[in-house]
Amino acid sequence: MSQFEFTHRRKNPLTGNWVLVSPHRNNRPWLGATEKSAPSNLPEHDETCPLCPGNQRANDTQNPQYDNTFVFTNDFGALTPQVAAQAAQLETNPLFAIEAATGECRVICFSPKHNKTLPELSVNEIKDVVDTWKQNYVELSAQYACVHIFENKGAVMGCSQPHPHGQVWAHNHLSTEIQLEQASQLQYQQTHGSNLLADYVKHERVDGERVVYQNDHWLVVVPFWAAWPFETLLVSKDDVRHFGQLTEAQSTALADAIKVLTTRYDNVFNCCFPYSMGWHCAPSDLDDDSHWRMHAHFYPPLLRSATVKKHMVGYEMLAESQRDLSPETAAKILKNASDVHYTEGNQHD
Ligand code: H2U
Ligand code: ZN
Repeated sequence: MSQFEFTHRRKNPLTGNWVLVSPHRNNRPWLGATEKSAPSNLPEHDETCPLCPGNQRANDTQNPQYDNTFVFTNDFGALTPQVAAQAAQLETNPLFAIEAATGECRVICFSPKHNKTLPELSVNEIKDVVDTWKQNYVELSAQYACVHIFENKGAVMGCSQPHPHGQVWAHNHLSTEIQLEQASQLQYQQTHGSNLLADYVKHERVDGERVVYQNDHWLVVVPFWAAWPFETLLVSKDDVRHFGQLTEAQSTALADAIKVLTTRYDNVFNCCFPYSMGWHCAPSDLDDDSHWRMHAHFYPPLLRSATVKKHMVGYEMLAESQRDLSPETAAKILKNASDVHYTEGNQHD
């Protein structure tokens, strides 16, 4: 029995947000909504998919016959580089705070194969994805302070196409999450004289209860403060602050960690496990970014099965996040899931 089997709150040191943990609620009956499982019989090439090689996208653009990854400017980008003429005369009243936002949005196809997902790619193919992330980060961070690289996987997470892909949004303002993490990591370093995530990694490696996987350069944990049932933090064990600093060895080890983590996710419920994941890197306009450590958050919505998701509603919307399954139990489930993908004929153990 874990020492945490009582109702309590935990604080996320990166954002300052609290989460209420109520392990005893995990056995309550569920008659609520169930989600549809993702279709499993997709073709390798889909004539109607705007991300497949050679196909037509919006705006009459044709994709090349690409072989590994393929990057294009989002045809419906939320941010564009042009400054609007109206931006010159914006309201200054604090109750009506407003500022112009400019930037660039790109789509990254992870593979030419329409029916593959990250765990179904080889470590070498995932390494191509990591290299593409790095290349886009380096290019965009020379122009923009804040570069967000992320993946929405599964229709339940708002992913619009099954074709394996992620996105990049780059802009000069700091997003709310990056602003929070920037302030927390800086304050921690000023108070304790050390790096917040470096200290956290050190503690988790000693404790081990929440560690899901580790290799030479990366640690995967269900963070102590996880809000989503199977949330994980993928964090560098080294003093790496952003993608631009990744060495070949760190990139290859990252591909390995992603392969293992996403395979285990799929094996928990023998399904294509949906999630939103994304990278948090130091803003590129800092003189000193020594308080930062590069990491990714994985936020999967599933709770009890492939079709029962955690709803962040009611108390979560009006008060703070709440979870039933303890982070320690979730870590144990992920640690024990098989490293062989369930589609390769292996049932999870
Ligand atoms: P999501 O599945 O995470 O929504 O990402 C797919 C993106 O692909 C989405 O942002 C873009 C959408 O705007 N897209 C194009 O740029 N061109 C297209 O022809 C289809 C989709
Ligand atoms: Zn496709």
